[in-house]
Amino acid sequence: MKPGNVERGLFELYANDPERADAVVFDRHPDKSRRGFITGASLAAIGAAVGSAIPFGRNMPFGFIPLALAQKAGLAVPGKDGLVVFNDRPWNAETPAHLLDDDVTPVNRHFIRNNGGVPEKTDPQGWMLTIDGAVNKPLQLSIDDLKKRFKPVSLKLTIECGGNGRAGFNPPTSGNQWTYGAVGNAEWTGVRLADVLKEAGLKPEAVYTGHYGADPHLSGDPKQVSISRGVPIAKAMDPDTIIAFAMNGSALHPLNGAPLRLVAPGWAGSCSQKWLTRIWVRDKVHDGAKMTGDAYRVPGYPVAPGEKVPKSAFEIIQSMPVKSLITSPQSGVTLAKGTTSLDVRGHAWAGDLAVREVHVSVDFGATWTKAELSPAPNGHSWQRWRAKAALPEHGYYEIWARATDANGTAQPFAVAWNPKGYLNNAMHRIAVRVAA
Ligand SMILES: Nc1nc2c(c(=O)[nH]1)N[C@H]1C(S)=C(S)[C@@H](COP(=O)(O)O)O[C@H]1N2
Ligand SMILES: [Mo]
Repeated sequence: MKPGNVERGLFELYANDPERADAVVFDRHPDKSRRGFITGASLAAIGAAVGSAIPFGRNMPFGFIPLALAQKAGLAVPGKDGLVVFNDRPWNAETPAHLLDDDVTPVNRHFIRNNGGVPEKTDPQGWMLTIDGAVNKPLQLSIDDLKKRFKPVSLKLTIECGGNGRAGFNPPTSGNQWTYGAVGNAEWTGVRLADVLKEAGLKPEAVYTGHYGADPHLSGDPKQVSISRGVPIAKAMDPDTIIAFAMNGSALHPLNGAPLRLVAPGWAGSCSQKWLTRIWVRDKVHDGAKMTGDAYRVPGYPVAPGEKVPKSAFEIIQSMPVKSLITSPQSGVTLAKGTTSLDVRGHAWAGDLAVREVHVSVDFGATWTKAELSPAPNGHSWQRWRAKAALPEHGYYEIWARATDANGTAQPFAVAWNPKGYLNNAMHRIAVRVAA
């Protein structure tokens, strides 16, 4: 086989049968985990695929795609294009900034963040959503019921993972090392969660939601829950919080929660439950999987890098902070000799708030130019910004973008460290060179 074929072949094996692929590559058997080391034949195969030997191959977690292999195979995720894959068990993949240039993120460019497996069945037929708990009238709704009984809405909504930007923390924090691309702004069609909750009738003690999805826990234990987060009733009643059955006018992508998901835009993405089967209305703050401890929480006060923080000091992440991306040009471009002006553009968003302004600098923050900022098409959508950058002579430049939210809070140059690596909204920087 030619190296390219080896790469695809191994990749497909990982995608279709990760356990066997793992056994092949690392000479390891599922029931004899950690036994193996790379043998001659598999060493050649994996070496051809990733371009070198893997000295610590025997330590790779069972069932993981070797990162280099996953990243080289651009087709890594079915139905996704150009995403950078972190792993496939669970699937986690982000979008390079320059591929997020569209106002409405195409389905094949929307990032994926999974905490568990993917449900076997993701078609709408027979899918049921339960609304229960602190309500007067518990509901059981099919997707047809949702479509018939409630007013449909289509909204462009920003979903950003709470851990987006984690790769920027030092000392490093554990978890997916997202750089910039765990964010997307698709057009979601569904019904307002508020309308459904009004139909069920909230009891006076209702204070929080608890969300459940059909994705199996990675352990395979049906009693364990991959993730079950919730939001305060006020966020649940926000007219932009929707139960979505379509993404950019088509059925949801299986990895983005088909056939039904919540979109609680502007908050940590974990609040937007995929493969949604149940909303349990709670009479206290929800305490489901990854709601408690330090999951999706940050210290309530600034801490030093690396500092140990007592569990009691962690507070639940709610609205995400103001942030922006430079989506064009792509970082690393070399511009033609004599270029003195460059069109720069991107998006900015600010959780529950609108963005007030965006500024751009080409001189490491010494001077700033105000960008032209478009209004959001609806609440909780990112906003387009454009600027012209003056590049007086040849050489190396960094372009920095800095958004300011409606309250006047701007993106920081560097963000305060926190133990789980959340909420890094430091300014986005790209590099460009003007040829001599
Ligand atoms: N059922 C379920 N819903 C989920 C998750 C999950 O693992 N299971 N991950 C959450 C997290 S952490 C994020 S950031 C978003 C990501 O949505 P996306 O994969 O459609 O981009 O989904 C959220 N909803
Ligand atoms: Mo997330």
